[in-house]
Amino acid sequence: MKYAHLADLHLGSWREEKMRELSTKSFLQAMNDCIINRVDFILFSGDIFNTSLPPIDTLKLVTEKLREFQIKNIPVYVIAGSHDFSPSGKTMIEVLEKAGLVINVCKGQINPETKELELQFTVDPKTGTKITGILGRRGLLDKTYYENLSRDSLEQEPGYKIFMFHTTVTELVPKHLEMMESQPASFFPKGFNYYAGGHIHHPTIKDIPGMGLMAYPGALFPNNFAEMEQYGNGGYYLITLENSQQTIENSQQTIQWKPIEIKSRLALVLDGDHLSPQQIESELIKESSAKKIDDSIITIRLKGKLNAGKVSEIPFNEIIKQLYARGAYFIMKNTNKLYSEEFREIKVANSNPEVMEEQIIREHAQQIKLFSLERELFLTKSLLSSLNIHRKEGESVADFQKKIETETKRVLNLDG
Ligand SMILES: [Mn+2]
Repeated sequence: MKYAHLADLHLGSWREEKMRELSTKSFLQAMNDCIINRVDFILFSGDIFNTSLPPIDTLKLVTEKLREFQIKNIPVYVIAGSHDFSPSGKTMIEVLEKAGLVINVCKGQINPETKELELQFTVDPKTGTKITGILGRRGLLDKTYYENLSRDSLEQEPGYKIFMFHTTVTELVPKHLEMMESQPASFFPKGFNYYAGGHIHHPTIKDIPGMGLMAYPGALFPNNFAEMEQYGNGGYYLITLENSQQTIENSQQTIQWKPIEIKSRLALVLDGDHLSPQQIESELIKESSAKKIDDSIITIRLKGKLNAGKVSEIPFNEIIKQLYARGAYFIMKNTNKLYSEEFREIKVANSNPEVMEEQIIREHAQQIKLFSLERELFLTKSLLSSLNIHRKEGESVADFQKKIETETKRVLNLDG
């Protein structure tokens, strides 16, 4: 038996079309790879789509590929992740399930007497594998499902068993994500042959004593600047069991990491300490000159404190133009940690967010003398509060934009 474990596909992610295209391409390549590897079935451990309403073009490609799997009789078992839900709890996965393109294995009911969550197994017809799992919710809201889970019947069930999850497991969290809230593996039912996880975008596999193999394949394609800089590409796990079906639960399983590489990536990091905007430009050009750029994704991260000029004086347009001229596929930059003298360091000791906000606004006030201090404080705060709105489900971008514009005008025109 052979199967693939994918998670955090985030299909439809990236605002830039060029990057979104790569995300979809990664999906198609991974699926084709699964066919070549002759898998019996596939697991998607949540965050299949980046938002509850993915772009139609993405949806078209995904359904077309899933339809191919349906015809080839390779089932795709899924659970929903935190990104798959709209605020009102709707998910595209339900649509795909109604069409018979995926099988949602998060099934069960609350026992009215014990108030416990009783999960059901979905049995894969070809291999007899028993699969169940718990969907993911934003902000660890899925924790209560684990706390109220009826474990006994799950643990006693014979056969080869897979548990799918989309949550942060303490034992699996990588160092750089340690501040994330998590729950220990002991909340999971014991004795499954494989725990197919999602949510943490960092490939991790661990044999947890008393539990079994728990794994996160990470994002199938990096989902933002930081992930692109750190990983360059994503991948999935291919699990192979050597023995025949009858003794499958005792057979040796081999787990292989399968990277999905669409483009190469060049990560440029430059410490701007004691440099001027012009020196930054020449350093970046120098750093990249010996590297492979052609058809690559380039991430540029700048940090430190400039000794002269402003961050806005760095000729990024010129740098980016040069890199594109040398054949780069896509360039992105991050200057969040780059400061100039004029932008003095902010020291805020208070941890109350409102107080902090007030202090930060005051610290930075009057750098441009367009209004009196009082007026500037008032305008800044009014804008902050009136622009703190999100686009509603079903609201068009045009309508939302109009609302923002009207609101901004209203605030700025208060006394003519
Ligand atoms: Mn995710």
